Amino acid sequence: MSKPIYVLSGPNLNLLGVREPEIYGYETLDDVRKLCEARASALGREIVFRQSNHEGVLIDWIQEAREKASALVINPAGYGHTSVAILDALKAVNVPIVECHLSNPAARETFRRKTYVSLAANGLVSGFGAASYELAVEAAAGLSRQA
Ligand code: CA2
Repeated sequence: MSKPIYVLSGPNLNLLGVREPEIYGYETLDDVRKLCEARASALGREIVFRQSNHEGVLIDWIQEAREKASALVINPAGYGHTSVAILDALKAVNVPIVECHLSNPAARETFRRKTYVSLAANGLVSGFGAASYELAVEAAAGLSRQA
C-alpha cells in the first residue's frame, strides 16, 4: 500500500453543516471525511483527514506530509487568502498538492479571488460542495499513483 493522502482543512470548517448551508452545504466535516475515505478506498488508497483552526498546527501537518504522505489535499479556508507561512510550508513539500474549496471563491467577494496556496498547488477543485473534496482526493490519487 502506498503512503496515505493527507486531507487537511483549515479554520472554521469544523462548523460545516451547522452555519451558512446555502454557501457550504448541509454535510458536516465528518460526512466529508466519510466521502473522502470511500473515494480513496475505491481507488485502493488511504487518507489521513484532519482539521485545525490554528495556522501553526496546519504548518506542522504540512511538514509531516513531506515524509509521510503520497499527496496532499488542502482546503486552507480563510488562511488561503492570507497566509504566506502556509505557502512557504507547501513550497517545501515534494508531493503533489491539490487545493480544494467547497464554494467557488472566484465568484464571491474580491478578497477571496487571491489564494496564496494556488502558487504551490498542482491544481484546484472548487465550487462543488463536499464533492470538491472527493474530486480532489481522486486528483491527488492520480497525481501520486507511483508514490
Ligand atoms: O469554500 C471554501 O471551502 C472556503 O475555503 C471556505 C472558507 C472561505 O474563507 C474560503 O474563501 C472558501 C471559510 C470556511 C468557513 O467554514 C464555515 C463553515 C460553516 C459555517 C461557517 C463557516
